Amino acid sequence: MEYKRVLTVQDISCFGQCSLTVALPIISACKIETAIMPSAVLSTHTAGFSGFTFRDLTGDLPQIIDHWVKEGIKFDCIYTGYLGSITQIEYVKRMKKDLLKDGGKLIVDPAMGDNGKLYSIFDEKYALEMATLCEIADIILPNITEVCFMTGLDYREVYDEEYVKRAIQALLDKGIKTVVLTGIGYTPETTGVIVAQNGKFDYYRHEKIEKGCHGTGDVYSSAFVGAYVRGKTLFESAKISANYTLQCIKNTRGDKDHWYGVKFETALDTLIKAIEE
Ligand code: PXL
Repeated sequence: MEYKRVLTVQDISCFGQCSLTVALPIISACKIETAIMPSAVLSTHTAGFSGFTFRDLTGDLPQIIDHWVKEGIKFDCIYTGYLGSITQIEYVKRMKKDLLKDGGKLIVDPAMGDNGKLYSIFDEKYALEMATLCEIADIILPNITEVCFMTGLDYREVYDEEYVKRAIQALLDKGIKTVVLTGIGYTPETTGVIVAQNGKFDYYRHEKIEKGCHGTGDVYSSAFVGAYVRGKTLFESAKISANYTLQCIKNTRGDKDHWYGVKFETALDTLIKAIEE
């Protein structure tokens, strides 16, 4: 097994099972060296808690980059999630230039909205700036809400294949190379993921669990990065991470006190097994 090194850039929500507290353990469990660049520190995530603290770390980012450049530290993959500001998006562009090995991959989860709405701290200007980061990424992992905000496509709750093709085409027209579009379902009982690359679309459809759970986007993207960096194909990685996320939701759904995230630790063995098969 080749030992790889990933950098993940996103916030630390100290409590709540999302962003870095999910990405670091999941990618490490995949037997990959995982470095972190925290974009902000919050006491909890922002979806469902009130009165959370927020310490912006934007000013630290260029200093960390400069130090790593001096040390000659480079990565096989940089994976970004929830970022705090447009300035941070600009710093990620610098990370791609200065910290990614030749042939390394930039994987971007735009992590800025869901169900037709942007998360509370973001606006349309941020979404358009995020689109410029997606344009220079090797792989992006958006949901349909994020595609709409990045391309101007009208958001629909119910849609058909023609609408989804238009959504993906709008991204490809921006020069985006590879899209892993999550949360796409054509019937009430199913959802799935579409992998679009080189003019070809592949769809992995699976069971949908009615109530959406918080943090599953981050669980999905982290598992995808783990599988992909370990050498799985794009489609295998998309499928493995979908199955893992589904298992995490199943392991959580009976516990009404656990509304803020999923018990991703309880299914890590299934993820590693699928990667090593
Ligand atoms: O899971 C995405 C996410 C990450 N970080 C913070 C969030 C959210 C979603 O709401 O609030 C701080």
